[in-house]
Amino acid sequence: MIISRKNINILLVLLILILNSVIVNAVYASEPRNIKISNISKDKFTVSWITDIQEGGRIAYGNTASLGNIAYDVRGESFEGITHYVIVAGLASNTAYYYDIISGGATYDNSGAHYTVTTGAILSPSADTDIAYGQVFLSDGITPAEGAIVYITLRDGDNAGTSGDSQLCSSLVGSAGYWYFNLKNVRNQALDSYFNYSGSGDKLVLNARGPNGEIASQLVDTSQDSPASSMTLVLSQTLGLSIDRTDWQLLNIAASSAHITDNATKITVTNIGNGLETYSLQITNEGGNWLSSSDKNGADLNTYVLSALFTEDSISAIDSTYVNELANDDVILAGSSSRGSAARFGSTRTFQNGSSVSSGEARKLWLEFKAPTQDTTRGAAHSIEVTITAEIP
Ligand SMILES: [Ca+2]
Ligand SMILES: [Ca+2]
Ligand SMILES: [Ca+2]
Repeated sequence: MIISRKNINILLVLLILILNSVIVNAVYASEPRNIKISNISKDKFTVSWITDIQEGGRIAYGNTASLGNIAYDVRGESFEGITHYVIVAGLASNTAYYYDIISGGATYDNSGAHYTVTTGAILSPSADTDIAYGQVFLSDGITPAEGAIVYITLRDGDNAGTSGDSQLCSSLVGSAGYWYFNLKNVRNQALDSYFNYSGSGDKLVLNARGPNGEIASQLVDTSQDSPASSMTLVLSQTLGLSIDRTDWQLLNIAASSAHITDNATKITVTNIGNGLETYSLQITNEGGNWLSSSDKNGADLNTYVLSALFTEDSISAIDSTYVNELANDDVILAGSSSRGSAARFGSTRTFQNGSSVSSGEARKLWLEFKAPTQDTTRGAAHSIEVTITAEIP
């Protein structure tokens, strides 16, 4: 038996989740990422990391938990950048050291425990040098990637000499784009002897982190490493978005009524990634026993229509004449995600939409809800969830 109700009691909850298709965004913009310890020798080690924004960095260190010493980025005490490269020197051999990373004014101390590293043994100095080197360029293939960090590992490739991988080494790329490292100083992972490698048949594993967070990698034979062929850094885009409200509560509304968000309930979506983003929308929970319709005129028994428009941030109101101007172009579907374009989730009311949104730009997201013509659920609340996804255009 169908109970027809004049009034429908609903709670429309908009739960918007951020889904990153490429790289998970850091919770804090300045939180150190890709922290690496390299070049550990008898008396020094290097701490390097990446941040999402340009900032300064230094290392507090000591051989007790009270630390007490500071080491700065090799580019100077006042240097600010995306890549951070600090050499901690003047240490004792075979000794444990504690350190904290201070980046952008915040201290990262491994939840109070400090990070630790132990210096290597004293080895007799290597008799000769074998410099591996190469060049790194930005994505244009021309501009030297000054400030990139190249991580270097020797890897056994001929079953002779030291097996497996060496300790991690690194080189900070200079103004002409060059990295270099004396392979005779590379140790094994236990740091108790030099890594014994062959002049050909062994490998150098090269991983570069660019001055803007880009990445590149390469594997070269030890016979091909002076110079190694150049690496081109490709921009690694970080996707991210923020929203200023996560729900739109309609509560008691009449059957067959239509509602659109207004200046008080509009949602602002901001691109907090570092490149262009296009937004997609999908109903990920239709709301109990209600169903969404893919037809803008499809409101029916327990069936509603939910549509959306993205506009420029400056718009303070929009009316329903701009929703679904073409066909059902602005209806949010369940079961599949729809990608924003000039037409889809866009309108002739404004010139901006949910497609190719620049980093730092905001869009208004307007929702239109057409209620079911009848509700058989005896006034139960309905929570409808919508997921917004950011993708690279
Ligand atoms: Ca070997
Ligand atoms: Ca070589
Ligand atoms: Ca449209």
